[in-house]
Amino acid sequence: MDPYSPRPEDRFTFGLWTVGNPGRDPFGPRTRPVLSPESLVEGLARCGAWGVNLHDNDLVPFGSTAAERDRIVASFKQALAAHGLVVPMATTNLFSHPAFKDGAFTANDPEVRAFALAKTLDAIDLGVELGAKTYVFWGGREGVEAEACRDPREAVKRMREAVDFLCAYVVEQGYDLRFALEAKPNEPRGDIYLATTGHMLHFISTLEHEQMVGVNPEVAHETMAGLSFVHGVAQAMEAGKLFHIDLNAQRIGRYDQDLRFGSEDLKQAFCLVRLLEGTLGGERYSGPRHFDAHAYRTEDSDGVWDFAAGCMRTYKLLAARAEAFDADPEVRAIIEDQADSAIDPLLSNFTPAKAAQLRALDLDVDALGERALRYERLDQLMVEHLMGARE
Ligand code: GCO
Ligand code: MN
Ligand code: MN
Repeated sequence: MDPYSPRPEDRFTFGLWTVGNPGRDPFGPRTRPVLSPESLVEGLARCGAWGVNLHDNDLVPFGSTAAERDRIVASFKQALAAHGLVVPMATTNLFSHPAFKDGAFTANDPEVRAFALAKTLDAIDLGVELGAKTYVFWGGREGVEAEACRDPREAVKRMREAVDFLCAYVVEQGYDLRFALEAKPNEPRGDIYLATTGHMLHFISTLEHEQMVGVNPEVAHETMAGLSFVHGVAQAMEAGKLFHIDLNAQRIGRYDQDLRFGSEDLKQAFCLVRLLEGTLGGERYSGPRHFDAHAYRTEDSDGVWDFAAGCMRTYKLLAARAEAFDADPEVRAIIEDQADSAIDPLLSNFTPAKAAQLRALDLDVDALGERALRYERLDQLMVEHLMGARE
């Protein structure tokens, strides 16, 4: 069997909006047909995905009646069962309808905020009905061009009130559901509030139900901000807050490209997979590996499945390379922990005595400055593993 073909235990997922993206962009219309949710489920199952995620309106068009909704959901559930796919995550479209042009939870108009909350309550019910365990919040339009339109502190406060309200709803309903907040610095708004995963992590610590809220970082979004995605994800993992992840590829300084996973900056992608898979030690990420990306506009429907297969295959190729890299004795020798039983206990849990002992240490700082670290060799070893020049 091909070791790089996707398996259910890999927990690979795609959004209906990702493989369903028909190639529209701000400069031109679609280049491939719009496929039904049922045929997307069938295609995903065929390429080996484990699950499919959705916005409320990816499945149930905006403005559907209750009867239409129930019919659509029943037919979708049938497709899921027929093809053995699950829905691990759901979310709300709070950005397409013109009513959300000034944001949803942070909009100045209370009627817009009321509509956003009510729409999300319904979308949470839909997600739970489909089996979702994670509910994502991406504040696509929660931002500004005209900065003077509101006090930005008020925006953060409104966001907190909305998330607190919705957490309390989930608790009251007894749903088994956690929230994952997704940051993005800009696009479609000029500046979006809570712009990075780091902003989100602090915001979460101010929430009433902080334990049920984590983050959903996206490669493209942190990269657009010129930041290290790996560091953002690591901080979330260290805090026990990596509830979900949006995998794709992006080049710094561009619009949100949402490219096939691993198609840009392979080294960062390698370090990310290494971190998620825990090959360098530490806990492995156990949640879904979700691809929030879409095929190039040049593709027809077959090209979309090439794209989806590519995301999953590249992830598994990188996981295998990461394992080999971290098992490489030359790599290990360079990064091995240098434990020092005399010094290590002094470095944490302050006491006046420890402070005095630290000050009294007879350290040869010039020798420290001259010590070779061999990171050139280490980085080259990573390149060699990535290029298949070393097993
Ligand atoms: C984007 C976002 C979205 C969200 C999605 C789920 O930049 O468009 O990444 O794709 O992830 O709306 O919340
Ligand atoms: Mn995303
Ligand atoms: Mn994105």
